[in-house]
Amino acid sequence: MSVVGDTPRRAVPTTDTATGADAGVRDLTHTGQMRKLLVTAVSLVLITSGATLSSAGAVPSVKVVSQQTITQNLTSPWGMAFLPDGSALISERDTARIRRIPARSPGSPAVSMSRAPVVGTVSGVVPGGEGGLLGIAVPPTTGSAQPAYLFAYFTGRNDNRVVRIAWDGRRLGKQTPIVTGIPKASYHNGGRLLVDDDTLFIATGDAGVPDLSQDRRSLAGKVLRVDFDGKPAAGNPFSGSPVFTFGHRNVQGLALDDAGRLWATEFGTSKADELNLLLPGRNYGWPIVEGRGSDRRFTNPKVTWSPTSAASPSGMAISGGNAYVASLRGEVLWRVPLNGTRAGKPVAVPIGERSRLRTIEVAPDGRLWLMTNNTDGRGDPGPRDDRLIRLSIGE
Ligand SMILES: [Ca+2]
Repeated sequence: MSVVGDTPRRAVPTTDTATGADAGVRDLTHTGQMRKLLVTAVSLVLITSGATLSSAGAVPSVKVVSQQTITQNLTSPWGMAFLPDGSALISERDTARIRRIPARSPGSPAVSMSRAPVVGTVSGVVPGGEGGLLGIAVPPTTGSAQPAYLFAYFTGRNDNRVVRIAWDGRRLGKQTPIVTGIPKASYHNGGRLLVDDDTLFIATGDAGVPDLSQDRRSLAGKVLRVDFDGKPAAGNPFSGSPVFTFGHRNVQGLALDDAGRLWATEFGTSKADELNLLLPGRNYGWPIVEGRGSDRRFTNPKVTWSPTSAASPSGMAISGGNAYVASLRGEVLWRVPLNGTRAGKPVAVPIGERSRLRTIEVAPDGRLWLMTNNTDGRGDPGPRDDRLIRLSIGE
C-alpha cells in the first residue's frame, strides 16, 4: 500500500473496549489543548477507500446550499424516524422519551421544546454508559396514512432489546418485545434500526466481549434481519437465524442506497473505523481483523478512517449517490461518494462548526436532518445543544 501524507505522530488517546467506543475522552476534550490536538489529528487523518490512501486535509469540495436549525435544547437525543407528514420522532437516550418535532417550512424559526411534544416514554429502559433508548424506526405506509406502530431499540435491565410500540398517530401505545437477549454493557450496545419493506435490520455491538462477534449463536456484534414480529426474516443466510452479517464490533449506522444495497458504519478501537457494504452471511472480521486485512475469510471495509479520532461514525444516511456519515469524536459530517459497490474518498461537509454528531436521516422532502450529540455525557454542550439541523447540500 502506498501512503500519501505522514502517518499521524500523535494519535488522540484510544478508546478501546475498556473505555468505550462510541467515542471520546470527555475530560480531555474539555481542554483547549486537546481540542487543538483533535483538530490536528483530523488534518492528519488517513482515509482509505478501495486501494488508495489519501489525506483528508484538502479543501472540501462540498457546498452547503442551505443550513437551518430546526430545533434546539434536546437532551441526549439518539434516534430519528420520519412520519408521513414530515414530522420526526426523536428518541432521548437517557430519559426514554420520544418527542415529535413538527414539520416546518424553510425560514421559520427553530421549534422550541414546548412545541416538540413528548408522545410517550418507552418502558423498561435502563440508561447507563452508551446504553439507553437508542434507535427508532417506522414501517412504510401508503400516502399520508400514519403507521400502526414503530420500533425502538433500548438497553434494559438485563439485555438490549427491540420492541414494537403501537402508534395511533398521536401517542405511543402498547409495547411488545420482538427481539430480546441482545447482550448489553456500558459500551458497544449498537442500537440502530432500519426498516426495509417488511423486514427490520438491527445493528448490535459486541458488548465488550469481542469473541461474541464471531459466535453466530450470539446476537452480539451482528447485523440482524427479522420480520416485524422479530422472527428471522425469510431468505436469511443462516437457516432459522436472525443473523444477516457478523464479525462486527459496534455498528450504529445503517442505510440503503438507491439499488437497495445495505451499508453500515462501524466503530473501531483506535486503529480504524469502517464503512462496510453488507452482504448476507459475510464475516466482517472483528476481533481478528480491524480495518483492511488479507484474510479471505473476512470481508474488507470499503472505507476506513485512521485513527478513529477522525470519525467514530454513528449514524448514516444515503442521498443522491452519497453516504453522509455523522461522526462523534471526529465532530465532522463526512460525505462519501458511492458508485455501485464502490466507495470513494470521504470529504468533510463544511457545516461551520465542530460538534459531536449522532444521527442523520433523509427527510421526506429530500433534505438531510442532522442531529448534534454534545449532551451525551462526552461532549461540551453549548447553550442551544442539542440541535437538529436541516441541510441542503450541493455537488
Ligand atoms: Ca471489519
